[in-house]
Amino acid sequence: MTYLELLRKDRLPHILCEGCGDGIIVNALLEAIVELDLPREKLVFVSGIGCSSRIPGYLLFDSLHTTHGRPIAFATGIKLANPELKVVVITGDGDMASIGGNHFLHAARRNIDMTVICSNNYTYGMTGGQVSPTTPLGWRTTTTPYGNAEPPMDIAKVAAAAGANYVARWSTASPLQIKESIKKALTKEGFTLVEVLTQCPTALGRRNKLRGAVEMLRWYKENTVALHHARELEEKGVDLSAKVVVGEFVDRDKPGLVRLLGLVKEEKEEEKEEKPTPEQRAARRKEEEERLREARKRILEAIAKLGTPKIRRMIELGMDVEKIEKELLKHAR
Ligand SMILES: Cc1ncc(C[n+]2csc(CCOP(=O)(O)OP(=O)(O)O)c2C)c(N)n1
Ligand code: SF4
Ligand SMILES: [Mg+2]
Repeated sequence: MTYLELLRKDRLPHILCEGCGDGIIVNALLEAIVELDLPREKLVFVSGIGCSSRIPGYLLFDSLHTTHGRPIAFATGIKLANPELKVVVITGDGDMASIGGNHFLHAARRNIDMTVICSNNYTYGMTGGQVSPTTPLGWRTTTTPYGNAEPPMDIAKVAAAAGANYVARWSTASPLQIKESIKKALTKEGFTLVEVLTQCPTALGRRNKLRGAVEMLRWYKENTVALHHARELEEKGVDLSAKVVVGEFVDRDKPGLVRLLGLVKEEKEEEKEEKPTPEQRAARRKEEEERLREARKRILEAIAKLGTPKIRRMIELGMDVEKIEKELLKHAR
């Protein structure tokens, strides 16, 4: 399985703007899935409404594009109905922290088993750049033309305080860390959150003298401080109120809600032993592909015997199956 095999190429070109940080999130997410070799049929993506919430539409997985602010509620239903699925929510700061704030808070408190990837671009990107609960103090948006006067919400800290099992925050200037955190989040029980500070040059950057993706990425590099470093600086009395701390904030192993409700199918020892390794899974996939190729060959040979000379010729030339099918249907009529 490769990164490109997980993209719905038929949905391209995508709707995201040039330089949008959501591309970096897609990249990190798909690389994490490839490296973990997760079976496609076990993953479900759920999103709300927003630019970031369009991401699952480009991924070759089962997905639900739901309503604004409600992806966590839908994800809860999916997980409880089928606890064997790995449920991944892709959401934005508006979707998750504003209209979806209560769902977020209670999902973290309940430690319900799902991975939430929040694309925090500090604004309502899709609707043109209004202030959001995470917009930094003083930043200009369409609804705060003189600068935001409201103190922002710290999504990672809220999730940590509410009870999540895993909470990490990185910016799009650290794609490798995003990938590693997504891998960890996907393999842990309970509520896991990866918050990604990401650039929206179109609706936010240009209103704040950050004209393009490069300027915004530079801003993240200059204004984020790694957690361990932040602790050292704070001990020395350095004021970090103007900086954003990034890193892994929580990594614990409390039982998730699915386990508390008794919905976890405990693996028996003999089943554990039977679980295929990634190499065995790849070999089985190869065998299956070979079996399908053989079956297709046999079907085409049978069609060649029944069909007209034109159909036989089309098969010999290895023409597109859909064209052969059309000709066959014409012949059948
Ligand atoms: C119930 C409801 N209210 C408002 C909207 C309008 N709306 C669509 S997307 C959006 C904000 C999206 O912001 P965010 O979740 O941060 O995603 P982004 O576009 O920034 O990635 C809003 C307010 C809506 N679609 N539905
Ligand atoms: S408006 Fe912003 S968040 Fe939306 S696609 Fe464009 S750059 Fe990305
Ligand atoms: Mg946003």
